[in-house]
Amino acid sequence: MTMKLVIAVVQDDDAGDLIERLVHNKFSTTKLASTGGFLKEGNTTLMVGVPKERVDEVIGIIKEVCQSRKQTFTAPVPPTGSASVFIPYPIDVMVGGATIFVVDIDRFEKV
Ligand code: 2BA
Repeated sequence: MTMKLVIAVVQDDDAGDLIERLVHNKFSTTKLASTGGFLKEGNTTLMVGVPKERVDEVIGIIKEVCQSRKQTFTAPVPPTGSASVFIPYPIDVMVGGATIFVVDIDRFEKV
């Protein structure tokens, strides 16, 4: 049986519902706590090993559950003069639904 690994980076707020849906639909899932490189905030990475024929089903569930959200992070304004201080200012970015990678599995074994 050809297996694929679906790796999905999702927002923490969606992770619980998503895992519930995946498990309910008989997908084995591993949850990893991860951190986004840009926002440097926590997110969740799920690893789901599935037969190739079920990849679209997994992606469909992820699409149904994971929402795009506006997230505000605070970036410091660099000082322009020697007496300046760093002034934090808020920036909005759209995060998610989900970032999904589908990769080939050379060998899948449970021992
Ligand atoms: P973060 O790296 O914290 O990125 C959060 C959001 O910030 C991104 O949402 C995007 O809207 C914005 N962003 C990221 N890098 C940017 C940049 N260089 N300039 C301007 N805005 C930027 P998403 O694209 O939905 O990504 C959500 C999370 O998914 C990311 O969190 C990261 O953990 C992961 N991710 C996204 N693309 C990835 C990739 N190509 N490889 C690995 N992980 C990825």
